[in-house]
Amino acid sequence: MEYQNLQFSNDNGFVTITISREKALNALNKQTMLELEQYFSKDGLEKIDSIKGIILTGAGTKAFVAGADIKEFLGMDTEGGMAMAQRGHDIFFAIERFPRPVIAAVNGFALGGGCELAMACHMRICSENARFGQPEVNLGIIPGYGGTQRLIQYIGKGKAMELLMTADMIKADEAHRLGLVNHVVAQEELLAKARAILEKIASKGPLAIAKIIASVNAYFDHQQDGFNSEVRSFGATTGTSDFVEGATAFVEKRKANFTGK
Ligand code: DAK
Repeated sequence: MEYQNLQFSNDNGFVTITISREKALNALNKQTMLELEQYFSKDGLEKIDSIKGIILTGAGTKAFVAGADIKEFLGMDTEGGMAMAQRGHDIFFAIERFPRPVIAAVNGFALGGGCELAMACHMRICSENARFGQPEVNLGIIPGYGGTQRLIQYIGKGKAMELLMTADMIKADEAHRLGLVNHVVAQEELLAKARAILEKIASKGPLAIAKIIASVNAYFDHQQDGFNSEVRSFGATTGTSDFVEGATAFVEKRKANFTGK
């Protein structure tokens, strides 16, 4: 596949991928999503032995990615929205599970799908002018590329609720304070800082690094499964004789006599 919106440079196995739609503040249109999918699910994996690490950034100095391309999702129905969200999840999971370190070098606005993309990377380094936010509610939708799940992982439930519901944008220093980004540096130092971290990681065993990525991700998979598991388990317990006995005993103000059935 020929890449149109992603530009690549490879310096001795350190790959920099630049999302290059500067006039649209690097908004993620369908073509860009297709190219991210192609690289992280196929081309990058095929060349994995020659890759030491990846820096993902946006063209220019104004935006990393200013969101999903709003102009493309006008008129989308429920079915189309679900299909697009599912596909977006799969693409961002491919980034999150990529067996080499992927650092988002956030060089400006990281909004909506852009913030979600940065959060799918293993780390985030940002420039001082970076701004983060999930402004989807301004458009009457919610984040569809994992934002409601990953933001909690980085900044905790209460603050995530606030940012998701208010659509407030936060500055680089607050993103750092909250734990959303690892480091804040001057714009001109951004790529060098990301590269320095990748070089340090590249001096370690690549199999161990791949396992670190898999193991850390597994913790959060477990969290998500935990909620699903809770739903199933709750349903299973409500169908038991013990639940009838427990609830009845409460109403009758007596001690329950459970039978394990
Ligand atoms: N999409 C398309 N074009 C965008 C864009 C976006 N998200 N953001 C900016 N642009 C375009 C602008 O339209 C403008 O294009 P022209 O008018 O020049 O043709 C150009 O980029 C420069 O933008 P501005 O002129 O607005 O620049 P300013 O410096 O004045 O403002 C800004 C910068 C970042 C504050 C502003 O551009 C802005 O508010 N942009 C929109 C931010 C935003 O709301 N982003 C979208 C968040 S919602 C889904 C899954 C995921 C999503 C949706 C659905 N499904 C599964 C269905 C995700 C949704 C989002 O990301």
